Amino acid sequence: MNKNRRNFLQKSVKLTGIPLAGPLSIPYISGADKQIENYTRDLGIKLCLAYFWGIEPRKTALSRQMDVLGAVSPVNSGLANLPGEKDNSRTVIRAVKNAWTREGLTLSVIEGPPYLGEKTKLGLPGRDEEIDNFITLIKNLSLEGIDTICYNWMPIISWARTIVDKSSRGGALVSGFDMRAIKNKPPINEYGNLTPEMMWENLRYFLKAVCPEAEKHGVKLALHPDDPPIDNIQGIPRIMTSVQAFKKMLDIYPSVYNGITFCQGSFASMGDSTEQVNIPEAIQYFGKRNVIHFVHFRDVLGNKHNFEETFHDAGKTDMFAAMQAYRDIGFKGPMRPDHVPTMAGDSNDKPGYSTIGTLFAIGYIRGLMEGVGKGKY
Ligand code: CS2
Ligand code: MN
Repeated sequence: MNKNRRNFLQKSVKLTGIPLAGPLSIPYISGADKQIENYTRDLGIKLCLAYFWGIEPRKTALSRQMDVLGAVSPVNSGLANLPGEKDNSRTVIRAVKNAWTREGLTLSVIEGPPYLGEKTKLGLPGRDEEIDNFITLIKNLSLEGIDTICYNWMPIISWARTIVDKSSRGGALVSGFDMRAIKNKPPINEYGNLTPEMMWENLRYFLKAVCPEAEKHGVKLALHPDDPPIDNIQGIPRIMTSVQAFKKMLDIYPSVYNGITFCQGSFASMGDSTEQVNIPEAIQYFGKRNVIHFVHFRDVLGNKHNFEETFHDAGKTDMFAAMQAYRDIGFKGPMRPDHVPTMAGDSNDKPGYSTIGTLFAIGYIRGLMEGVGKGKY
């Protein structure tokens, strides 16, 4: 059992600037072009892993061995090993992209983009400069052939958990969130009295500024739901907390380039004791609008006020039906397992990102894809 049990809000994973490694160390042969009968491998979906801590040689080697060749990564001068360069410069972006290429991977999604901070999300002075830098990021990503940005609209407190070592199946460790654990936490009021209406106005201002550029440069913006999808944490409003909220967001600027990261675990935890989000139906709805640009394929038990993460085969969602829905909408974009349990032998120093847990998840996802793709039904 992880000793440093923590009962406080777990801030989002800090992105570190570990420089990327050198040339490809392990040769690999991709099976991606392998045709089984007339089934398209992985339903044509780009299976990816997230690399928030720079290149991890064992993880990239395992990726090549699993034939999971998509990389989801932040982009910044630290990762590029170009201190002093601007994170949105073409030089930095190209260096990060090439470093993944040397590992035999393809940089597929920028998750956690630079220049989208509190000033933009809270409408503070200086937001126009952040937005200008974000637009430069869009232009330079496009020039380097990277076409998807996963971002969120959670200011100050990003994805949050109240426990990161809850015992799950067989003693595996998972994260969880229980509203009761934070009910006495003091409000954060250094930003004044923030309201949902202000958050919506700031999102509107941002989308009106950046969507035309995203369209012009062919870069898909994929907004991730709030996690947990509750309306307020310590006085900080959260607005991307329901299917209805995403419909409202899409209508601010109707465009294929104004889209969604369909994080299944976040959508599945949007329910409460009276109503649940029907995941296959939500996939069908947003898929038919052609706005699902990135999928986080994971699951939970419980709901937004009290949930825990689960193994991919042990949550509340019919994952086979969800995968059928991705097939039915013709989704061919990037997909990653998102959070996984920490399994025996792994440390819990990166909650949700255990190596062994990731192997289990990929095996399950690939099997699900093959079953959906070849199933006789
Ligand atoms: C995660 C992300 O909360 C979630 O569903 O997909 O928040 C992701 O784990 C973090 O952005 C990593 O820093
Ligand atoms: Mn997610």
